Order: sequence, then structure tokens, then C-alpha cells
Amino acid sequence: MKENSFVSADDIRSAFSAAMSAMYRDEVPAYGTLMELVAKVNADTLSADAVLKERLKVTDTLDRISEERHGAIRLGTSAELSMMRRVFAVMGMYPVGYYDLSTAGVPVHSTAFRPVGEASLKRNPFRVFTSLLRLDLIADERLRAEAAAILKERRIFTPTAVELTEKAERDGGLDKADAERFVAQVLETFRWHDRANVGADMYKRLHDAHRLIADVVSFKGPHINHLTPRTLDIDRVQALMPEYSIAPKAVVEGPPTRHCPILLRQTSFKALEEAVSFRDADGGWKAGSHTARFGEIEQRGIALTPKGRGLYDRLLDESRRIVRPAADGSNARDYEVALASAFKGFPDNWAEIREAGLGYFSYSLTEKGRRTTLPGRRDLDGLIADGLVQFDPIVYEDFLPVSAAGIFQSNLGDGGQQEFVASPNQKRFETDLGAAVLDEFAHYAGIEKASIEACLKALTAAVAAE
Ligand code: OOG
Ligand code: NI
Repeated sequence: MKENSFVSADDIRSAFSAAMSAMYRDEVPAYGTLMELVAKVNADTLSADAVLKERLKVTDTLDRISEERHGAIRLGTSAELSMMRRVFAVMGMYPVGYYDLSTAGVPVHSTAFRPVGEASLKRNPFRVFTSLLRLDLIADERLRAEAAAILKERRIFTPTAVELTEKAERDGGLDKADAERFVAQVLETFRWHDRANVGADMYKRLHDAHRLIADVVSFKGPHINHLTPRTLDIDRVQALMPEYSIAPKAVVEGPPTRHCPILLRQTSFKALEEAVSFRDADGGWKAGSHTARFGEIEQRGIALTPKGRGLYDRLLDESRRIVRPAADGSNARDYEVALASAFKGFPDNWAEIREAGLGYFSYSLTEKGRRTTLPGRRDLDGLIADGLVQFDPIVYEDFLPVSAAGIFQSNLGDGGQQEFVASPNQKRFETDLGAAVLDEFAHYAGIEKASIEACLKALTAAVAAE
């Protein structure tokens, strides 16, 4: 087969992201409402901030925003996780980062599947926060064995999805007809099933061990549990949510409101209580309910270097030592004040953030730079000072473990808090995944470095050509 008859992985991912969005909109109408609200706030923000709009346009990152979303799933076994990795690879999504949630009382560890190259991110940055249940953290040995046996029996991928994934691996891609079938078939894995795999008694026992265990083990597949649009002004969306009859959680996770957004800020609305049915002893169905699916929005800021991330973690820790955000949101105001005060220690203009080596930037030639040819290479700071080179923040494409824990917790409901022994186990996760997770910092550093090289090359190109 000729290679150029293949649909690109980027196109498959875009089609899949759109199909997922349409499905979730159907399944959870509040998601559709949230999308409308976010689209409105983003349009308002852009028309009020011409500079922001211009920078997004110039860096070719404006169009991706309205397409941008992340989802989350929770898997039950290593076989499911490694197959998921192969399926996502067909869409150009690779596991980046390792998140240990055990410290936060959630018995999972996770990675984010996402595109990694600059061009792919610009095309469509769809990501899926993917967690693997850690049955090893369940104390009750009998229940652990029963849960494992239930999970072992289920098949979360359709036979055609598996076949097409193998075909893509073998041939190096999929043609148009196969790509369309692949999208439709893989979507099935993420669909909501209101008929549980287990009886009401087993559901209750799993639920008593941890709500999340019941969510993973009791159903036919890893239903997508939220789909998160990206907003340019999360405070505004948070404030408007009640007007749209959506009740947000009390605290926005992540850094405080800032002039220069860093990393990631997120807020969510509580999981819906949904009607499900459980198998009963004589093959019939018994009505019950389950809470799993919720809504979330996020605002993304600049990707931080290890130094910047260290500072972020320290300041977040500091503010949480002063005010620990309560699950019921009762001290939300105090927490916001403590957070804002701690983050006075983090510079809030791009030049300072850059000079202090806290964030990753993409460099490009200014108008003047484009008209200039230099006799030889010069250092970057000098080129910036002379107005030949400019810099824009590189967007953070990943997640934050403390925030993720807050999102998980807000959806476990009151009394969902539980203690587990902190036990990160990246090696085990990677063995189950069948691959190493990629290092997020290396990818941002690579994009930054390539942009610097391109500037230097363009500035001296004419000379080199002589
Ligand atoms: C995932 C929660 C984490 C985020 O945005 O940090 C997450 C889950 O509840 O399965 O999606
Ligand atoms: Ni999320």
C-alpha cells in the first residue's frame, strides 16, 4: 500500500476528539451547556484583549483553543492499559508523565496520553488522563481476588478496534475507510453503559472498599468520566456557571488568578447521580444509581521548567499549610487569600519569568529581526535586547497531581476521603503499560530549543549562503 494513502495520525485524533465530544454532549447535556459558556467567555476575552489574540494568532495557537479538550478514563488491568497505549498510538497520542494518586487517597496511578510534537499539538492537542486501578491497595484480600476475576473477564475493546489497531501497526497507518471505522469502533470503549457487570451486592462491597473501585470494576468498560474544554478566563466561567444552572466546586485547583497564567487551573461540577441497573440472581435487572461522570473546565498557562515547577510546588505547599481547603468548600475564601499571598513569590511578568529560568518559551523573529542579517551567531539575550527576537510562553500540556487529586476527591462525595500508604510505583506502571512514559520537561525543552535554533539560523542564513 502506498504510504500517502494513509490518513495522518493527527487527522484520526481530531476526528476521534470530535466524535467523543458529540457522544459526551449527548450523554451529559450539562457538558454542552459548559461548552457554550466557555465559547462565549473565550470570545469575550479575545475581543477585550487584542494583544492576547494577536499573540495566539502569530504563534498559530488560536485555532486549537476551540478544539481543545481533555478526557479521563479509569482502567482495570494491565492488559487494558497496554492495549489502550497501542490504540492511542494510532491517533498519535503517547503516554507523558507519571502521576501517583495514592498519596491523595485515590487507589490509582496515571499517565496522560497526548500528542507530543509542536505541529501535532497545534493541529489538535486532545489528551486523555488515564488511570489504572491499583487493586494492590485494597486491604481485603478476598475482595481483591474477586475484583480481579471480574475484570479479567471483560473485553473493553471491540474485536474490530483491536484488528484495526494491529493493522495500523503492521502497515504503518490506516486508509480513509479504515480510519473512519477505527474512530467509530474505539469510541465504543468510552461509551456509558447503564447496565452493570455485577450484582447490587458486589457493587456495594466494591463501593464500600472505595467508590472508585466500584466505578472501575462494576461496568463493561471505562466510560469517559469527563471532557474538559479549555477557557481563556476560568474565573469568569466559574462566576458565570450558576447563571447556567451549573454548581461549580468551591475552589479552583492549581495556581491563583494571575496576570501571566502558569501551568493549569481547573474547576469542576459534581458528578451526576445516574440510574443504573444491577444483575439480580435470576437473570433480571434491579434498579440502582451510580455517580461517576462530571464536568470540568480548565485554563492553561505557561509550561514551567524544573526550577519553575519546584517553586510552584513549594508555594502551593506553603499556602496549603496555612489553609487546607475543606472538601465542603467552607473555607474557600480563606484558601484563595492564602494562595494569592504565597504566590507573590512567583514573578508575574513574562520577561522576569524568562530571565529567572522558570518557564519555557517559544522564540521567533520580530519584524526588525526578519529584515536583519547578522555576520555570525550572537547570544539570545542580546538579540532580545536589540529587538530582533521575541518570545511567547509555551502552553503547559500536562496535568498536576495535587489538582487531579482535588478533582477526584470532589467527585467522590463527602466521606470519600480515605488513607492509603503513599506508594508511587512508576516501574510497575510502565511494565503494565508496556512502555516507559515520556518526560514532559524534555519535550518542552526540545520545542524551546528548536525555536531558538530556527531564529539563529534565519538571522545568519544569508551569510552562510554566501
Ligand atoms: C481523573 C481526574 C484527573 C484532571 O484534569 O486533573 C483529571 C479522573 O477523575 O478520572 O482529569
Ligand atoms: Ni480532568
